[in-house]
Amino acid sequence: MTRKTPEADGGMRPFDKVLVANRGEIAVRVIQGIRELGLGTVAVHSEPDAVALHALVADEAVPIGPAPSSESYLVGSRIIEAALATGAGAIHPGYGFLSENAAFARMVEAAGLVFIGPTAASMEVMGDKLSSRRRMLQSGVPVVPGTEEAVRDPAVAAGIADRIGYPVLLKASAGGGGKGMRVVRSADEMAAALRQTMGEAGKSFGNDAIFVEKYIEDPKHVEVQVLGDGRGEVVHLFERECSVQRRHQKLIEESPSPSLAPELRARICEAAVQTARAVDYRGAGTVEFILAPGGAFYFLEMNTRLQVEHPVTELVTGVDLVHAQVRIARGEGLGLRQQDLSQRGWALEFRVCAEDAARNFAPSIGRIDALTVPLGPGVRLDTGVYEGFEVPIHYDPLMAKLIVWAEDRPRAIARAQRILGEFVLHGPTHNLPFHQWALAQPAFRDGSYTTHFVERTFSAESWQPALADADREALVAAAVIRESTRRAAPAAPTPAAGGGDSWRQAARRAMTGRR
Ligand code: MV4
Repeated sequence: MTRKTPEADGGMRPFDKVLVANRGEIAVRVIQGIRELGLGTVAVHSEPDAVALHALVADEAVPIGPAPSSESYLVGSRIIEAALATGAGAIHPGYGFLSENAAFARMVEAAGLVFIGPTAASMEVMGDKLSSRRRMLQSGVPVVPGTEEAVRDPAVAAGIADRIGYPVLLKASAGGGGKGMRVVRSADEMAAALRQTMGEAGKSFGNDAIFVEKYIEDPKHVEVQVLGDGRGEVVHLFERECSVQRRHQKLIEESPSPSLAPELRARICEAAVQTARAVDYRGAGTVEFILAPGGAFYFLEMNTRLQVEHPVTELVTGVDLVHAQVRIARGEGLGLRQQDLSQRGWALEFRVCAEDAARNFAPSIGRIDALTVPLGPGVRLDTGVYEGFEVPIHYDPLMAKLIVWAEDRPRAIARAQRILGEFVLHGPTHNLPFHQWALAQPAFRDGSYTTHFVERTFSAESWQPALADADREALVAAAVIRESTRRAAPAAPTPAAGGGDSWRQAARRAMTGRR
């Protein structure tokens, strides 16, 4: 098969079918968006994922290997072969897996396919913290006070720390997602901390370059969605607040951020546009900032992909980010003007994860026995699972995302509490009770929460009662659903039911807590 080089056709290769190189809720979401544009969809899947939702909903599904990601979703060559074999002209990488792998993006383009994402060059600049920091310093975007070069000598590091003031943070240039960082609070800790951070970074990332930054205590995490056409045109789609996190895993995101007054919002969004312009950014990207208690903000990193939390931006701006990604990849430009974009209402996203908050958020697996969400106005569910699906152990515990929109923040919170109360999810232990707990916290309700909110506020005792209540209601609802299913199809088995008795008995047992 011969294909034109990008140079020969101006970088635009038409495509009418897209392969989605991912799994779970994001693969389903991307397939939906691509289908709405009238394009064909190809899923790839590992062995256990042959019956996963993304493989079932795509027009075609191609097996790419056994369960471990390293033998399936991370094998670029097999994914490219699947695209060529099915006649897909483009690959959408989703998030995680190969989405920020510059070598993969290059391989895709070398195979004559379109990578729906940024250029490999901008992924490389942004993938390295020292290089992105330097680029931002050149273009006038605020970065945290610190070094521009890697530091290897503890005496040099201590000298810098004296200048900027303790505490400082040692960061691995190749790190990310909170890995390869260490807080240093005084000069006598420096030598050991630097040695350890370098050692870990060398082992984990194959790159032991470390730099020093002023440590910002009790910050908020605010990020800005941008879209670039790759020719210097960039718009922002406002911010998301992502400070409800635990060990660098976000749990709840919202847009707008409750922490930004209009003037600060304008400045942070403008800094994000400047960031994207500095690398002639193409596609959808997110610029992460930390917001210090006094209102100063600093560039942290740029994520060169569609993010998990993109739906809150879609709900407040009305822009479909997957459609926008495809438009840009087709060379059609942004199709949006900054002056036409605004934030309307408030959106909250809750990550629905198969994990047990009572057991230190340990991953949980099992069959989804019941899943019923009475959606209603302003409620969106992006899901990768369905009733009867067995959640595999091999992948991320994120099963679905519940996204809620309302006219303002108090109403969005009220709507979220309503839907979380009605949500029925039985099978793996999940974190919906955690979300109910979070929504009841004063620091969440008044929007004052910071990145330390969960670690400082959460303890098993404080939410265990909520779990019992939610579980009881869910058991009742699940029993009702099982009964109605049985009526509709009398021959159907009754999964995980307590031996085929009536739903009233099951409900009574649930209400009394007796087995
Ligand atoms: C920081 C910081 C404080 N000061 N940098 C964590 C992940 C990585 N993206 C950067 N991170 C941080 N960098 C300075 N100079 C605090 C964090 C941080 C954090 C940032 C965003 C969201 C959650 C966080 C949780 C702990 C620490």
